[in-house]
Amino acid sequence: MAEPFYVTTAISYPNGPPHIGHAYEAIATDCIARFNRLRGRDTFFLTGTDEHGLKMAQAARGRDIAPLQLADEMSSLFRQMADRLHISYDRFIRTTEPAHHEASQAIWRAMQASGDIYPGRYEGWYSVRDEAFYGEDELLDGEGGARLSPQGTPVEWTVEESWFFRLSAYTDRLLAHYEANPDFIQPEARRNEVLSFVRGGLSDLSVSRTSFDWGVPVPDAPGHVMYVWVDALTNYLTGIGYPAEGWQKRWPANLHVIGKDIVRFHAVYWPAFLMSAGLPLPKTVFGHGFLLHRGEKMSKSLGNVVDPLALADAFGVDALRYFLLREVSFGQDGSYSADAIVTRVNAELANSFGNLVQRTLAFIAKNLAGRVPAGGGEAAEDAALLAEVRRACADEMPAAFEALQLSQGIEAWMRGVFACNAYIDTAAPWALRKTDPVRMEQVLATLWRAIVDLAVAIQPVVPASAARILDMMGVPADERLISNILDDGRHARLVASGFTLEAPTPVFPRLDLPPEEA
Ligand code: ME8
Repeated sequence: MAEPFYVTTAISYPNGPPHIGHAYEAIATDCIARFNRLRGRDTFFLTGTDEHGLKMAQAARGRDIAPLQLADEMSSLFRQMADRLHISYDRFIRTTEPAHHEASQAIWRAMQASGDIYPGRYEGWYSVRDEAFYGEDELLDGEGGARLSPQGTPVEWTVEESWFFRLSAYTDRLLAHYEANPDFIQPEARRNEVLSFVRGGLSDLSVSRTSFDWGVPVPDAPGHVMYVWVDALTNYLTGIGYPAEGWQKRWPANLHVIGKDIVRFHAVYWPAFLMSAGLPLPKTVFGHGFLLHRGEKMSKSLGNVVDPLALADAFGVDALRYFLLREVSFGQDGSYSADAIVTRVNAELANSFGNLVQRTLAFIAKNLAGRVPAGGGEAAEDAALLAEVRRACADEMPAAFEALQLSQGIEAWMRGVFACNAYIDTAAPWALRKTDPVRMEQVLATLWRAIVDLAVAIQPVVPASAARILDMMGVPADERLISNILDDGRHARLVASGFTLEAPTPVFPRLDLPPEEA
């Protein structure tokens, strides 16, 4: 039985169309999911939309439509974005599904059975934009004496009948869990923020609302809907079938990928809910950074909220994916702009990897009539190249990806590409065509094998382009795992199969800046 791997994104609020931050999170998580499949793991990847709460209710009211109509309309845009960006999710969850209501009520009942839910009256600050309660001591002062949340969003004083969750009772157990599981919250900076927040002591959490009805009904409590984060977090259980039998085979989740603004919900509230319900905790919560446009925060007033699909149209899906995964150090904030995308993609994909593939395959198509060159690795420099490419693709890149160092993994891969380009310039197969065809074939076979390994390794980052290269080169679909990089028989089998290469077309064309950005 293959080892299971369960990974999730946050579920997005469909109160408006998706933006580049949503695309970034989906792409990074997709890269991790695809990588785990390439490692042979039985991977399940969940994404979706978070459709309840006051923020959704207010956005719908602003458009004079029902919340469900807004959710239907926008959720489908999120799903379309995921499909367009080749996000390989196994399930797209919507929290308005009946199955999700059932799961949320089941976890509520389990928390209630532990004695952790009690009735009371909430009085305090609430930010609709963050869907979060804040303590007086956390607030910032805004212009004209306005109070703001630590995220800079408006807060309002809220008084309401509510059920409470006994979060305060979990302070010590949470701290003990962080201590015993240093990888639970990543990266380190996020872990430190959570530690200091929890060490400061936790207050009980208001977990139901009575002033509106757009949410999951609280069991046996007419007039109460669950606080949106209670149901939102439960999506990770609904997605694998909880509470119906069988969900345990995928739980606990290996990894929740989320943005840095929602770490508190995932690393404090969620484990406390799970402990209360008697369920195991996820292994890791990873809080990635924010994506900034030319170093500035995106905002409607700055007019720099970029539609990720417009970027995909302008540059190509794989170019966008490569840029985001390579340019931004996963866990840190990152900046994007059209010229940064063009520069990075042209340097690394078009000029380095793309050019290597194109000139090698075009030469083989022409001079060997498309016959797959046999052998490879005969001379010392050939063996050295293959060893270096294997090290990059089967050791360094996977090790970095396991550690969620996505950009460093791609950098290791790029070293393999550079090694091939240095090799081809020195070995100069075109100069051997007339003088030494035997040596020419050895060089081409060495390059062929190196290119196949590079294409296999880069699949999680640029899946469509890598598949095109592997298809073009006749590599069978079931021989594209990372373990196949170390399979010495694979190349010989391809040669023996009599496969013929057609004249190639460039997989990574050079990009130009769109006219308005040039
Ligand atoms: O927070 N750069 O939904 P959301 C990178 N529904 N990531 C960004 C970003 C940016 N500029 N802006 C937002 C919610 N994100 C809740 C989650 S999970 C049980 C419920 C990330 O639509 C953000 O950090 O506001 C979050 O991980 C995701 O996009 C969805 O944000």
